[in-house]
Amino acid sequence: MLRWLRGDEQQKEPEVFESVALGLKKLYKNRLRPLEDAYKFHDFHSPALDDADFDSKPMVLLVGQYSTGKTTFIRYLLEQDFPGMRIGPEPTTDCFIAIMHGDLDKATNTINEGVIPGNALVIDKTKPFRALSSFGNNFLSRLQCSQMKNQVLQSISIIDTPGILSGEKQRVNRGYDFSKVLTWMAERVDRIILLFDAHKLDISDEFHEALNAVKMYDSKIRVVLNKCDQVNTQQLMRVYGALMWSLGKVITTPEVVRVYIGSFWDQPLLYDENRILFEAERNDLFEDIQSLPRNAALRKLNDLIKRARLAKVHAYIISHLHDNMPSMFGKEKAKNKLIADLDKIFVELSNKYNTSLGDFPKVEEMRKNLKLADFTKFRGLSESMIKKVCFCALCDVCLCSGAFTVGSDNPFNNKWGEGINAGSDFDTDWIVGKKKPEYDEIFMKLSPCNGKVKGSEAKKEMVKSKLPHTALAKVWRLADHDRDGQLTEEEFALSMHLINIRLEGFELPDELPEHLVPPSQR
Ligand SMILES: [Ca+2]
Repeated sequence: MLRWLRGDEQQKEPEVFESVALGLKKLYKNRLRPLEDAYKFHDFHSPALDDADFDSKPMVLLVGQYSTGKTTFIRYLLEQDFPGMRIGPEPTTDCFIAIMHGDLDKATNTINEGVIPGNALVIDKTKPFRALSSFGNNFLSRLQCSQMKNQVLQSISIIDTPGILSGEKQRVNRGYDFSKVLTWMAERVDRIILLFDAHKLDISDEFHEALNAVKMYDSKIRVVLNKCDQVNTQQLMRVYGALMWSLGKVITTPEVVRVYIGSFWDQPLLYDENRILFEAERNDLFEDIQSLPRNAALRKLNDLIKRARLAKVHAYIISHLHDNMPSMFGKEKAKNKLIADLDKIFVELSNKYNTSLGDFPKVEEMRKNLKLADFTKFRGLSESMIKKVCFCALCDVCLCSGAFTVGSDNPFNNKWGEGINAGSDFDTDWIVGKKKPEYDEIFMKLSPCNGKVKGSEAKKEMVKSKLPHTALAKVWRLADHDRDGQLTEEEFALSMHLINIRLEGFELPDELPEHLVPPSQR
């Protein structure tokens, strides 16, 4: 997959993701967390977020029966082996393996590589797996993290799962709740890839269970029908049909799951009649995986906005309860009355603050939690805290931190700060000035008269770029800014700058942008 990452475009994806993570982390700590703490949000809804919740890279979960080529598929994505990797028919991978880019060891300035066992992994604050400790020791002995240096892993992390038995009635006692772990993973990853073997398509009981564990997250699911070169076209069509039929019984969404067919390993194809199709499918799949960092960044922003809305509503509820408690006697009675009236209170607050009832938590769950709560610890409403987490405020922060791609002035927009736009920040000097001494030398050789060179002289130099004449005509029109048919020292430097932009493959505009106008003509 490295080949697909090498374009300049793709290089930016991890950066976008990192800057969003950084922006959101700040936003959470400075704005949302204080509101959550003040109204005991964590006792009622979900625990406070860790840095790892923001920093963790988008994750891809691989699920498949034994011998569907899961590990080989990962090897194919990474274009190299990973620590702790084992390939074989049955039973090889009996572990959950998180394959991640190694952390930078600051002392030695090297990337950490190797295997971290489950027990150590779940106490590592920088990794998003701490909650897994609740699945018990049997599970933790079947969990590991393989760290390595790899370009693909700079953008995504991959989770390999234990091979699932392929027999009809076969079951294995794993010593932990396999389905529950899968569901936990499915909720947190950004993509779930189900692998099937075109040569041996059967869906075992255990695989059915696995499908049931992840089907709730159907929008994340993609299917790979692997080893398609092992069958001919006619057989492949039958297998494809059978697969769609089987999947349709389990995943009952109106949208058809995307199935990628191919042979994801680097061996010669057995039947090569579908080679071109396999290649097109592979490209589609890699593009899908590549889009994950950008989508994951958006998802994290969405999740945070959702959380902020709930935190705001939660503050309204708690402060309302606080305001309606008696200051002296009859506290217990008042508390019970308030809890009983909670549904009415929700409607009242929804009208008062013009907030959708859909943003409110489930009444019954809230009642349960409130029964355990100490109402005397509640506090009144802080308008200033609320203001800080309103949707607009959040968006502003995201935009200011440069974290979110909106509008043409965003640094992560295509070509921002490159080509003709280089040097367009309002506080930078004339960008042409950087190389002007070099251009001045050429200018002097063109025997300028009264500080200007004639068109015919300048042309001799400009054609050396080998650019087509139409392009050079445009350069001339833009560079001769005062339209006197000659180029000053500054105008000549500008023409050289424009030629370089064109040579780097960027387009030239019809009008000279403000930031490129020669300083003496402003
Ligand atoms: Ca001129």
